[in-house]
Amino acid sequence: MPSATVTCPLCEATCGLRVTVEGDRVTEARGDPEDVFSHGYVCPKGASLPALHHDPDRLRTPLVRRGGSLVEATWDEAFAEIDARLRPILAEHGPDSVAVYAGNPAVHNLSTALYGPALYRAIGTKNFYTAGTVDQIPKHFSSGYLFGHPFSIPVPDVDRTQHLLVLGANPLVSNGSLMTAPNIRKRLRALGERGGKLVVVDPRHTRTTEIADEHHAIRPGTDALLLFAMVNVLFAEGLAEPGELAEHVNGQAEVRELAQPFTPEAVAGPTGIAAGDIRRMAVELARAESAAVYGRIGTTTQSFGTLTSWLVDVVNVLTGNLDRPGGAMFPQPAAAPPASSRPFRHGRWHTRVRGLPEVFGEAPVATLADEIRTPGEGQVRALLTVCGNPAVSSPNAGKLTEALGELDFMVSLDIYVNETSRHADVILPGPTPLERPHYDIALYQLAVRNVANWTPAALESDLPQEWRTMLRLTGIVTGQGPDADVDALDEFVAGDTAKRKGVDPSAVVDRTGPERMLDIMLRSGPYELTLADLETAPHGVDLGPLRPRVPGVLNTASGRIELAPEEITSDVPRLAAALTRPRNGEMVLIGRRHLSSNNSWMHNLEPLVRGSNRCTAQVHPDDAGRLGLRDGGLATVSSRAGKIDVRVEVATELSPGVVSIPHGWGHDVDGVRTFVAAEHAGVNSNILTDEQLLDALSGTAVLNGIPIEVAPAG
Ligand SMILES: Nc1nc2c(c(=O)[nH]1)N[C@H]1C(S)=C(S)[C@@H](COP(=O)(O)OP(=O)(O)OC[C@H]3O[C@@H](n4cnc5c(=O)[nH]c(N)nc54)[C@H](O)[C@@H]3O)O[C@H]1N2
Ligand SMILES: Nc1nc2c(c(=O)[nH]1)N[C@H]1C(S)=C(S)[C@@H](COP(=O)(O)OP(=O)(O)OC[C@H]3O[C@@H](n4cnc5c(=O)[nH]c(N)nc54)[C@H](O)[C@@H]3O)O[C@H]1N2
Ligand code: SF4
Ligand SMILES: [Mo]
Repeated sequence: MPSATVTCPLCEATCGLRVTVEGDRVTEARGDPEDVFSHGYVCPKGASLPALHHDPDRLRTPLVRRGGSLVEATWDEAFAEIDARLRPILAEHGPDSVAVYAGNPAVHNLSTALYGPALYRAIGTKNFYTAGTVDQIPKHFSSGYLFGHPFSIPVPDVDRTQHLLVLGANPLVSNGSLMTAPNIRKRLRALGERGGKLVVVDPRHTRTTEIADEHHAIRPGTDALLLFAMVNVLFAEGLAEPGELAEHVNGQAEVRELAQPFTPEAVAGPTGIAAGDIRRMAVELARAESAAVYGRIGTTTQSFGTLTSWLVDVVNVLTGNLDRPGGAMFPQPAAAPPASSRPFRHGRWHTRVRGLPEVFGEAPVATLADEIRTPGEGQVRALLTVCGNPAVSSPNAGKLTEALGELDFMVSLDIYVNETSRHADVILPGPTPLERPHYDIALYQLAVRNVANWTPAALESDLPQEWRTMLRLTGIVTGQGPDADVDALDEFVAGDTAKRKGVDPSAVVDRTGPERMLDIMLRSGPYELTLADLETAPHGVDLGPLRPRVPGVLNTASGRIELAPEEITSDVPRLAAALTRPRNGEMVLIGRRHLSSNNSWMHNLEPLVRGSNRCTAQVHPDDAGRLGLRDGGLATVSSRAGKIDVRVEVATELSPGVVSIPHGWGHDVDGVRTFVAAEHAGVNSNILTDEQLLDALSGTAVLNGIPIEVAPAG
């Protein structure tokens, strides 16, 4: 039976899988035991790649809106429609009238990751949005100012650390994020086996807290207070010692000063963590042989996302754990896209309606609806979505959904007609993960071991590769019409990349598309690999454990780690105000992820929805009793932004006062063509999240800690 090796692109873990093909059926995807990084691990989603491939609802032709409904069309008809409708909008209203939203899978897809930037630059719009502003932008922001580059994100050296402090992450379910570490359960178990300690801070009891040595149920949105108090203790106890790093650090005295008000006693009330525990956590971390602090989505998509992301690394630096084995380290990827050599800066421009600063070239998706609905010069009239479902994934989804209906023209690159693409005038589908080559350009930059793995497409596709689709769109927006010469455009893009990377283009003439782009990046990378080298290693190349990279990795103006950049510390007064805010007994909403679910888009696969996903509102028994809520009954949950009815699950894993509803559901809306998902519809929790609540610095949406009211429905 023929089989092939592929790298799974569904989440950040980059597992190697073996897929088996019988005739025209893909019968199985299982973990590849020979993979140098994942060693045979697979999760339910990876195992569902064959189901995704054969899903009858997945699009196999473009769709074009005719007489109000989306009908099948040829590729030529679809591009002709885009040329006819998009060009006039651009010509008449300028580049900002066309917005782009790139979703999460766009990062895990070589075509969109490598050819998206050329298209977005060609459009030239400031209305560029991604799922980053409902996700990790605060970490780019803090890294940008601390280390000079938004992609210099330290990752915990999980395989060597003796003490790991995890805040706002549930890697046993998410399989790790901003930490590429396949089979994280095994890695965390090994930490225990070598006598190390795992401490988890999370308002919910989770699969990760279950295997932890210690769990602290923090009040949502107060992690910055906890970390500041730990910093306070480090100084007070004389434990703030960056060690060998000291000569590369500016701003330590400022941090000491800023931490003064945040004593363990002062933060104990708001965080719900006892002062004695906080003191002990700080001391144990500082005294551990090695330690790493790691924060994820629960720390970025909350009120103090950037301050928390910053303090995570402040603690890493002050305890001497940054950039040393067993601490928090900078990966050294084999291939990286061309990067700016200038130090990071944000706020180079501001959004039209709300005046929010740009970060990393992006505007906050929380304001996309405002930009569509507010008339005036620069108003968004057309939208291109690329692998994204903002109608489900972004805050105040109700308002954004209305706005999507008001656009003059919308194009979606998507493999389904879902809650977002149902609004499109043209949908362009792409091949499945089994029909395209893969190399995880983005995620190897965050891997806990340096690895490189190229896997060719397991199967041929009837659909054009999405890089060709993107170049054809680039042809349209640059006025070359619907039939631009894609190969000539590819030559141009590759030539430009080769020049910026200092690679001789004649060395890569035998390749095209993403293969050539990747070859250029590998050749200019630190290991001087070529794509041909990776082709001889179907299970990947292990480039070894992480190595110290300071000072070379630093790109700040001073050439040092800026521990107290003004751009970040300017938000400390807002945090100090949270110390005295009265606890008025209000209920707050947080999210939740399930193992067999992937944001909003894998609910159409029977093997996954059969599993343990449950779109319920988890409520603590005390709250349920007080509010008259019954397990299995319906509750009405409301916020400033909206109101939903959702099934109640009385659950002891939550702290009182906290309600948890997973995001990514609500599939029973008109026009959606994911028929399995519709039967397991659930409700869209982002109807409740509020587009006005942002992390003040980065504009990232607050998705955890939303004030809500809960009552029995009806
Ligand atoms: N309340 C709340 N909201 C959240 C979060 C939360 O924790 N709580 N998490 C946030 C986070 S971290 C993220 S990343 C976002 C995700 O938000 P989005 O990126 O907007 O949404 P996804 O659900 O990932 O949807 C991906 C879309 O891409 C399509 N797709 C999948 N593969 C391909 C492909 O190969 N090609 C093309 N063209 N399309 C493809 C799918 O059909 C789907 O429509 O959600 C965010 N929203
Ligand atoms: N199975 C599965 N895997 C996924 C995804 C998926 O949808 N399903 N999505 C992928 C994506 S796009 C991402 S970005 C990653 C995210 O990866 P993770 O960050 O590991 O994701 P979550 O499981 O949402 O874990 C976040 C945790 O933060 C907690 N939390 C909420 N608010 C707070 C708070 O204020 N403080 C603290 N300390 N904790 C808080 C929640 O209870 C939750 O346990 O997962 C990726 N992997
Ligand atoms: S953990 Fe992530 S990369 Fe690994 S099989 Fe599951 S979805 Fe794929
Ligand atoms: Mo994400």
